[in-house]
Amino acid sequence: MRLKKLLLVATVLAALFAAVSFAPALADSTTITFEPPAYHPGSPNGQDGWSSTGSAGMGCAQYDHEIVSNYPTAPASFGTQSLRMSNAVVSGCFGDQTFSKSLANEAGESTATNNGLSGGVRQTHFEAQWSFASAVPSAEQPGLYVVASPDRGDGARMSWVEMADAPAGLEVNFYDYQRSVNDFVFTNVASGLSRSAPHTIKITMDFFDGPSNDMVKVYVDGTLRHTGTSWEDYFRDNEDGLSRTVDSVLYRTGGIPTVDNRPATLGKGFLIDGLSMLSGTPPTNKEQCKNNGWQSLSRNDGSSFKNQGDCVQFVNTGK
Ligand SMILES: [Ca+2]
Ligand SMILES: [Ca+2]
Ligand SMILES: [Ca+2]
Repeated sequence: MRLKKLLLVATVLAALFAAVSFAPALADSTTITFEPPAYHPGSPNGQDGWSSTGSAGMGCAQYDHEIVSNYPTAPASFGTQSLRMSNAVVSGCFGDQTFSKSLANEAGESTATNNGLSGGVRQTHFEAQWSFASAVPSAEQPGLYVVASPDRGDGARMSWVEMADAPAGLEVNFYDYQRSVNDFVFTNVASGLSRSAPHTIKITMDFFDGPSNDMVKVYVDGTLRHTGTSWEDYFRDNEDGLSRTVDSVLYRTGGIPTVDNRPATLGKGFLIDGLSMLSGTPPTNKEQCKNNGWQSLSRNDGSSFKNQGDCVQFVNTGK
C-alpha cells in the first residue's frame, strides 16, 4: 500500500515535471483597467506590479502621477478608476517614474540585454495599447505632455510615444533612432484630436536580429499612422552595442525642472486606462512551423495556432 502510494506520487510528479518542461512558450498578455480591488486611489507604486517610486515620495521628485477614483471628467468607458498623469512635476530621472507591471515573457532581439529586469521566454513581438483622455475636455492645458515607452523596467527605452496638448487639440508624437542620421528623428503622428473624447494608441514592435531593421508601428484610434524603427541603434552606437528587451510600458514626465514642468496641470493632465500588452513570436518563414515549432509561435495579436498547417497558412497569408 505504502509503495503503491509512493509510486503514484512519483508518477504524478513525473507528469507534472513533463508538463512544465515541455509546455510551449505561448504568447503572453495582460490587460489593466486600474479598477478595484486590484488598484486603489493614490500612487500606483507597488500596486499589482507597478512601480512609481517618485509619485510615492521616494524618487528624484514627487511626480503628479496617481490612480484616481470617480474623476469628474473621466469618460464612461474608463470605469471608476484610471491612471492620471500630468507634467506639473518633471525630472531627468528614469527609474523613479511610472512603470507598468511586466509581462512574463520579454521581447527583444536574441542578443538584447535585459539586465535582470525582464525575463521568461524571449519573444520577437511586443504590443501595447491604451486609451487616454484630457482631464480638462473643455480647454487646452498648455504645455501638457506625457511620454509612453516600451521598456524593461529601468528607462532603457526602446521607443517613445508622446501624448501632448496643443492649441489645435491633442497630439501624438514619436521619436525613433535612425542610423542614417545617427540621431533621434521626430514625427508628428496625429494632431488636432478632440479633447472631449478618449483616444487609443497602439504601438507594435517587431524585433529582428541585427541593426537597423526593427519595425515599430503606431496606431491612433485604430488606424495605422506611422511606421518607424526602434531605438536599437541608439544603444548599439552610443552605449554598449546591445539592444534592449521590453516587457512593460514606462509612463514618464521627463524634462528639465522649472523649464518643462507645467504647474497649472497639477491634479489634471491626462487620464490613462485600458492598458493591454502582449508578447509573442509570429513566424516569418514556414520552417519555423515545423517539428512542433508552431506550438511556441503566435499571430501578431497573440493568438496561437491549431497545428502546423495553421502556422504555415499564417506565413503565407498573414492570417
Ligand atoms: Ca478604469
Ligand atoms: Ca520588467
Ligand atoms: Ca534589429
